[in-house]
Amino acid sequence: MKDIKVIGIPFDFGQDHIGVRLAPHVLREANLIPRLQNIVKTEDLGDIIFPFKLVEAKKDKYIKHSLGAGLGTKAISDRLEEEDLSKSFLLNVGGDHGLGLGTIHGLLSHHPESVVVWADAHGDINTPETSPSGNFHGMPLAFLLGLSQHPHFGWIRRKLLPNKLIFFGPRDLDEGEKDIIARHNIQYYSSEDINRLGAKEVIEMALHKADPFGICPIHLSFDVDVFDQMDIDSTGTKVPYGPKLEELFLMGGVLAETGRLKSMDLVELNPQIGDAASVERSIALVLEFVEATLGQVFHAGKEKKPMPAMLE
Ligand code: 5AB
Ligand code: MN
Ligand code: MN
Ligand code: MN
Repeated sequence: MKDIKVIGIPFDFGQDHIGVRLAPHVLREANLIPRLQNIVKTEDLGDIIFPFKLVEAKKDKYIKHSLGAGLGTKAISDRLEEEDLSKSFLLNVGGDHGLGLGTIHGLLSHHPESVVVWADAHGDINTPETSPSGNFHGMPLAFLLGLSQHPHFGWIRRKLLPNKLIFFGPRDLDEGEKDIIARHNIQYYSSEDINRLGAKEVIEMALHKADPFGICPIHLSFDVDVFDQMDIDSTGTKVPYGPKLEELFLMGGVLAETGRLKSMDLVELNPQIGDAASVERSIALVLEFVEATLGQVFHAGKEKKPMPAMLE
């Protein structure tokens, strides 16, 4: 890989807060692009444009904003499909996690055999029937795995295989999600597992199971609520007892050092949640994570970057 391409995806049809659509803007304001540019040549592809969502009162087969979510994820997938990614790392800056259906569906056209690491406090694998909320950001994986059908998602034509999916850090799963994960034998490492076995050991073992020959490209779908709620405030669905900061940074580093990490979603940061100081802290942490991980993608083995100050 020669460079980084950044695309802003202010997709917010997956839940009811509108602040997530501001995240690409505030991250750019906080110097996302120049910081990546310090690592390697970085091109900002701008934002995918979505219409504003209308607040709907009624649920449509248990998916709120299903028309926006269906059309929006298709637009994302189409956009990524046409992008030349042969020499680039792709950073998708969201937006809520519903966008993961679009990014991963689009990326599967480039790398059909991809392994997906879903770093999240949640499972995001509810079907419209099992979802307790009707929020699409809790469902993208059910659509990606082909477990859900819905008229607004009739465009889906690729599937992620359950054995290519790895959950890292979940600790708040709904009953229906637990069933689906067990039934499809999906790899699942809670923060407790990570703490007990070690982040490096867990991710190496998981990658080995998903891809024994170590040849498949890796996509990291990083929901910032995977951080413990003490570490991040500016996100809509915070959960306690998350992995430690160093465990999450280590996970990013181990993925980077495989040389196969090709793309990443960064989702669920909401700069409208929390006071000014905690918004600033949340943004700083997210930027540190992206910078540390991409630094290792491009400089693995060449120079060791010191640990970010906040981890010392
Ligand atoms: B996120 C919940 N499982 O389905 C649901 O933040 C939460 O993208 C989903 O991980 C959280 O509504 C979605 C209760
Ligand atoms: Mn999520
Ligand atoms: Mn989450
Ligand atoms: Mn969330």
